[in-house]
Amino acid sequence: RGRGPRIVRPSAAADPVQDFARSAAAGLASPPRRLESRFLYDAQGSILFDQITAQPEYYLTRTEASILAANAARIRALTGPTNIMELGAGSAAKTDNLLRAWLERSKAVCYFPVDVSLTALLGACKSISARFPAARVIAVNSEYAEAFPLLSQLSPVLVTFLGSSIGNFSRLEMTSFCLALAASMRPGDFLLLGLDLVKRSSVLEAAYNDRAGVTERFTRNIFARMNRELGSAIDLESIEHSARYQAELEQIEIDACFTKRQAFLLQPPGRAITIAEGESVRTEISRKFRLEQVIPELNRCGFGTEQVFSDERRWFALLLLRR
Ligand code: AVI
Repeated sequence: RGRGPRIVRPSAAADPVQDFARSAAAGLASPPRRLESRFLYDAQGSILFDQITAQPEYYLTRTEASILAANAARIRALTGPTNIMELGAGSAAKTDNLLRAWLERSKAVCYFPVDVSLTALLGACKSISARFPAARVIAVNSEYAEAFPLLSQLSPVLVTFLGSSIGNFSRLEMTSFCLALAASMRPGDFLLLGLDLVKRSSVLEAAYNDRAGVTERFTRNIFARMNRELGSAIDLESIEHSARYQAELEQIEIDACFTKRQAFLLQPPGRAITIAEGESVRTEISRKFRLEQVIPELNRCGFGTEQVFSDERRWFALLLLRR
């Protein structure tokens, strides 16, 4: 009815370009070189990630969606009517099943997608409002943690963190994330957490080395973003994508390997960086989980296990946790 999307940006939110510049300068200064994976998701990266989720080898999104489709009504029965906050909503493609289940039992629902990409959020607002006119969408354009202070006003709330995005954190980062989230939620609020489970390495490696080469483009895009936003002029053709499963650590490790020496300047802060031929930059890890290990960790962070949902192959799990 002519009402535009409602977008809020928490006042504490950092300036994205400054934030990227500072982090890239620190991460690239010396080996082992790394970039924080959260910077993969600019407008272009969010589009590429959406394309990854449609690749035949990338079973995660499809498997999670099937678990959600089969259990959304059950989840709604367990949580009761709540607001929904989705961390890392992207284009909110995975949210349909939940919103449908909520709206089958209530006249309206308030949905708060959180994402760093404004373009992805605008898309999410548009598609959700078109398909679910009874959903009130208030988009939050920020990093996850910057949205946490809103949570106390949203209780009763279901926070969703899907797609095994928590696997992109190191173990330490995951613990601090869970502790901070738990501290921001009220007792009795819920967390719906998607986790990719340990499985055969061939299946895992295929998922991060799709034949169409979309994941390679996704890895290269973080350097394309540096060229766009920080003026780095890196030769993107010199970057090869490598994704290997490290079985001892039970994680996929993604590196950008440089086939030619690169010397460039990051603006601001004007830091000169040289990457030698043959050197690589770690852009992501994607941890894989064992329920018997991760559930006690989550419990120690203040989340009780309400119910565990999985698929027939036990490839993926959706955990409904109660604060
Ligand atoms: C967003 N996240 C859960 C993805 C993953 O599977 O770790 C990111 C990704 N990187 C390459 N492919 C997918």
